[in-house]
Amino acid sequence: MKLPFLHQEVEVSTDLRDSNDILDDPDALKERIAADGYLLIRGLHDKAAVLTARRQILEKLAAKGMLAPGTALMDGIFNSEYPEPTSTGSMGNKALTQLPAFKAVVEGTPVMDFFKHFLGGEARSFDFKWLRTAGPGSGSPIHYDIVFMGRGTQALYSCWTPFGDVSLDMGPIVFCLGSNRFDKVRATYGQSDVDRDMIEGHFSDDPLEIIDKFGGHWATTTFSAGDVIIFSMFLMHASLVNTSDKIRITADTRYQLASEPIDERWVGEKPKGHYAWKQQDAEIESLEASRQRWGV
Ligand SMILES: O=C(O)CCC(=O)C(=O)O
Ligand SMILES: [Fe+2]
Repeated sequence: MKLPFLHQEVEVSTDLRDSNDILDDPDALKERIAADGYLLIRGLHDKAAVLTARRQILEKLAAKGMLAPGTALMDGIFNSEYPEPTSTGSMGNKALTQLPAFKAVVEGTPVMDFFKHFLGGEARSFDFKWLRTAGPGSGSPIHYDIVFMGRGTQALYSCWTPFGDVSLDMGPIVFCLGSNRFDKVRATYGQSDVDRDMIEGHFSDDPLEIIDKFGGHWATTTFSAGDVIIFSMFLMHASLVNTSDKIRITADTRYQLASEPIDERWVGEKPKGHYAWKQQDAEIESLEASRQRWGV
């Protein structure tokens, strides 16, 4: 169906398949993620644990005045009078990512055990956690994650966790299926590093340009509290526009084998993060110039 995606309506299928039937078979999971680029797991987390974290996050947002007065806390209705733009969410905001109930989900037994079993060894997550409180009108640009976090192992996985149900009008994550096999894009854009190369970070402003030029198709699904979607560093994704009146609360967190090298920007008590990219006075190469340089 046609869904709002960046600045246009785009044909997006809503049939991402889940991998619940192969959960206890690491080889099948590896084959699946190599082929599809993602693993959708319904109900990985205990719904009550996710909703406890949701409540604690919403209490913080309410205290900041982000919730519409007179509405139920757990509905997470955005206060349209709130002065700050919500498009960037509150990524990495310590007050939120240190909440015990939040950590209990993103570093909890279900997800850590999943990765241990999937990777075949002790797993760890980046200490930095991206938590997004995406208000009406927001949506994320089209990118591979590798350009933001590729200084350690490439056997690194992102996990997108909704803290509450996410319907299609709340701007769920959207994947370009097939983009894990865009060889020339992987060999160019996919080898870059935003802090070294000072590129925009995203790959395109136009979801249709990508499928016209490289193939693939866009796909999403609806999510319930407890679901997660895990994906590779080389699967192109974005999020749809949140056209609802609600705040979409989701986290994206990263997992790898504890024994493998890790991207130092995202580790420690106070991860240094993007120390150059988009910092004050940073000169960013235009998307057009980067695309020309890459020949894609
Ligand atoms: O949630 C979003 O808007 C974007 C998510 C994303 O880019 C990610 O999970 O890596
Ligand atoms: Fe991403």
